[in-house]
Amino acid sequence: MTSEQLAWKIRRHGVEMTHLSGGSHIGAVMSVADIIGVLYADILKFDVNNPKSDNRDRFILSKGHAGAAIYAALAECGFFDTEELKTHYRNGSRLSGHVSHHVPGVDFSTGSLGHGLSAAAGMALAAKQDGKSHKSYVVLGDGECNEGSVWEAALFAVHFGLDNLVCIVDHNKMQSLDFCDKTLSTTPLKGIWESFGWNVVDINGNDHEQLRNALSGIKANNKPTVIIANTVKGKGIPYMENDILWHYRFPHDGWEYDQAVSELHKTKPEGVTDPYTPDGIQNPEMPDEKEIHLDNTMSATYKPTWFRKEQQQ
Ligand SMILES: Cc1ncc(C[n+]2csc(CCOP(=O)(O)OP(=O)(O)O)c2C)c(N)n1
Ligand SMILES: [Mg+2]
Repeated sequence: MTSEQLAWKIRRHGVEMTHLSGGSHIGAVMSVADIIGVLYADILKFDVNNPKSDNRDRFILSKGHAGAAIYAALAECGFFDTEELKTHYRNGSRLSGHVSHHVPGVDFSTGSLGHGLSAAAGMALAAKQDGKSHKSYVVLGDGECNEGSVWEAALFAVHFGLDNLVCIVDHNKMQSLDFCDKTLSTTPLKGIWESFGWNVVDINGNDHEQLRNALSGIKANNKPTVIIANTVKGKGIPYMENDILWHYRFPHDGWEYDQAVSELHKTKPEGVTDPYTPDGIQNPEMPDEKEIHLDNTMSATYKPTWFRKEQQQ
């Protein structure tokens, strides 16, 4: 499967999984789908028949609230059946809302933000000490970079010269309730990582070619590398893009689900079959005119007060 096909599948599963479960974080899943698509299609070394193989690359999705994205990728790669994705977020399912290491192919449980870089750095140090050649990859959210523990791990990785550690920051400029710069600014993110002594690569994180080039060109210069992947939260479903509503809201029955699926069908790559709605949705519902807000994102309900005020000015 190509990275484009895998990323599309991640998005389509993500819509279905959050829709079926009433689970959150669809915007975060859409944002990171291209990063995970390229990693699993083109970069990571793994063996689906031996998920714990010693020479596999390690991978941690530290922004564990986007668990649907990694579960979808693992299922599509063959770690478990894609049917199981429908149990996401349900009582008794091992596909918990946030990432669980009980799932084959998962190296570390996440969900409490701020821990993935420390764990990935530890794995990278262990590999070096054991003379192993595999790498350790971790994806952080940009809001997650507000956690102090991220910067302790950043110092640690430089101190130990962990050039087998690759951190990718999903830099969508938003966190759960607002823009990052309005919450606790880490701008300029690139400059901060540089000042900590990391190799820094700044790219469009929704562009597969740029992701592939950055991820396959990691320098072995005794320093860890961070890829600042500039992304769009909600990417791929225009009415969700850059709209904070879709951090927590899931696509409900009616126009929200119909339009999400219809929008994805406009960009479906050759050779991909939609496992849920193979022909798309016939006569998709449209939102009521009065639900279309000033910003044209069609968000039916919640908008933070500051946002409404700015729009009215
Ligand atoms: C330690 C901790 N604090 C708060 C939360 C609640 N929370 C879940 S997602 C989120 C925002 C994360 O934003 P970001 O890292 O930018 O990820 P994005 O969804 O934008 O990809 C927060 C604060 C959490 N999961 N863990
Ligand atoms: Mg973010």
